[in-house]
Amino acid sequence: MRSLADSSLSRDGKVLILAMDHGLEHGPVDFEPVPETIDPEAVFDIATHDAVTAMAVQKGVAETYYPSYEDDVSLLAKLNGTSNLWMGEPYSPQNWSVDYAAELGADAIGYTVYAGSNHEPEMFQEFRDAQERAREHDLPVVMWSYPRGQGLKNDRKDETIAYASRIALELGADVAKVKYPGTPEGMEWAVDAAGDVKVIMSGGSKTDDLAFLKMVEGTINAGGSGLAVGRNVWQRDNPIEILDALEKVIFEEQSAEEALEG
Ligand code: FBP
Repeated sequence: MRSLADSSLSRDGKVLILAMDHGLEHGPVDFEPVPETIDPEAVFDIATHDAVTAMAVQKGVAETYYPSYEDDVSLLAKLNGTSNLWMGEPYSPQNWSVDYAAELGADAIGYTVYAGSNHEPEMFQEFRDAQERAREHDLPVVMWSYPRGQGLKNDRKDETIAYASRIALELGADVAKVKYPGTPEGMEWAVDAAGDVKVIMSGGSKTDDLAFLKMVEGTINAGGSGLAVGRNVWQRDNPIEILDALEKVIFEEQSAEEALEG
């Protein structure tokens, strides 16, 4: 098994994933704040920034656009995904196979698991098949670990986020992508609970520069390994500026304030 350190998904033990699966997960409305981002090439161009260790996309986008970027961008194949039009208990069907992702040049795979959903048993089983196949291809596995479903009233509680990162360890992911629990202590618990699995923060809806960078700083200070982010980068008018600042916070361990000073 190839270690995560040998893969392009991490650099100096840190991870910065640029996510752009929102056209499926939320719909084109997410591209409205910066209308040119409806063109996947506009976001692939942003992903060529040095700070970005991989770009997460769904199959159709990878098939059509990745061939032009394979020399400059590492591909994280987001294997499952669901639309916002689905109103049942949270469930994320698998849309492409690990074999096909590897054929398209994937450097890692990504998989959402909604523990707590009534569909948890199917999702665990589908994750198992993908994880075991990824091991055969030496592809690191990033779990979007999002406890969610009718039994969960608050999916940001410290104990829920620690449970989310632990589930990633228990089920065999290499990286756990979790929502920021709100406090650095909550993130520390999530990092401890994950053992050797790297914990990264999920970006969330767009917020102001300092508030966003402070959450990322809180994640790094808690022992987290970075970030997977979409809207907080490409919904900004100047995505390069925020990536420059993220590079300082994640890879150079500067404070949010220092990173913003330039
Ligand atoms: P953001 O940084 O924009 O939140 O993107 C990260 C991500 O995990 C995407 O990969 C995904 O499309 C989205 O968040 C899903 O978020 P949610 O399920 O909370 O709507």
